[in-house]
Amino acid sequence: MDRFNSGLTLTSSEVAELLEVHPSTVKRWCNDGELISEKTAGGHRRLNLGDVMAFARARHIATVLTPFEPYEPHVWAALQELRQEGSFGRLHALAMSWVSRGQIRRLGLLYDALARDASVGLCRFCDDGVRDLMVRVGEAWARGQLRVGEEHLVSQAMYEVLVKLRSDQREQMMPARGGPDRPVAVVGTMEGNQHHLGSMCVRILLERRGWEVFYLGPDVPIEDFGVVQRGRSAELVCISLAPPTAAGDVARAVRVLEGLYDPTQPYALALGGELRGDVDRALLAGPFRDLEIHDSLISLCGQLDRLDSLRAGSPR
Ligand code: B12
Repeated sequence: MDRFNSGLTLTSSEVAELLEVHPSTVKRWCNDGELISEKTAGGHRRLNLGDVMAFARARHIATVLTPFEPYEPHVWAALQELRQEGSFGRLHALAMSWVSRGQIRRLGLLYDALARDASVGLCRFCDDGVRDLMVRVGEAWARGQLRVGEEHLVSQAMYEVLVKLRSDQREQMMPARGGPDRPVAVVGTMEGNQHHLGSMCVRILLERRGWEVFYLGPDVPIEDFGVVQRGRSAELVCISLAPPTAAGDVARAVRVLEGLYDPTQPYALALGGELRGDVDRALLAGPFRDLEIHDSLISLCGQLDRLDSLRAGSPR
């Protein structure tokens, strides 16, 4: 830990970002000797992360790293790798090391911070941050390295991160909410399927984009997607299809929804998740306003853009 800690040096602008102050304030603190700094041959200031965190603690300055003591250097390095190189590798390795030691609260705090990091964005947070970590968790469980209970603790922690993110988002969007013209969507996970973190991600994305979402949660009878769509005049139905849902289940689901389709209340269908097998492409020619199968949240954005322009072009 010490070796890692002492090896981490920050520029003065990184320190300013970390302490959430203006760079000139950092410069002043350095000049006054309150913050220890060294200068490179080129005259640029360098500060040791450990010194900066000790200074922050003494001054009661809360930083993004404060909750992670004694792992501040590890978290800082992981966040920097993510911001500068776009890689989640170090962050996932750190998260998995906490998972294996049962440090689930820390994991939740890290993902809370990540969810609010503007440089990451919601789609990357969900697709690369949450999903890829959960794939690692699933692999560790399949190899017998994690107990079922431990896997449940992690998925519950991720669920809570998403619930919190959604509730903060709703508060921030409060003034804009409740407009009469908000498009309506129905979101849930396929019947027989308990995996619903993917559905939660979809729900958050849609709400962020101004949709009113009726969220049905996990294990939803397929007919009920159609019934709720009609009852709420929804313009979009999103169904998550994580394993054990297979291509054959998707075909059956689409047929059921076709049977319930009311052309006077048209809607688009978005299916998504880590699907087993190839879906018969002929299915994509159903009565729906639009039907797409996605493997990620970012891929849904294209369909939503199209629906937005359809809405903009059609009188309501
Ligand atoms: C957490 C978890 C669970 C939790 C789920 C809790 C919850 N609240 O959701 C619990 C413990 C309940 C569970 C149960 C089971 N699980 Co499980 N589970 C997982 C695990 C570890 C993570 C899944 C997850 O939450 N991922 C995070 C989310 C965010 O990712 P995602 O669902 O892929 O969603 C992303 C995209 O796919 C996409 N997306 C998803 N849906 C949609 C929808 C739309 C419209 C769009 C646009 C995009 C989209 O966007 C999301 C963001 O990127 C996976 C491992 C893995 N490789 O995924 C195993 C895994 C899926 N489970 C597995 C198994 C075997 C089971 C059980 C059968 C175990 C058992 N014996 O009981 C049961 C099945 C229960 C059931 N009938 O559903 C296997 C499936 C193997 C297979 N190929 O069939 C996996 C792969 C683990 C493994 N390595 O073997 N599981």
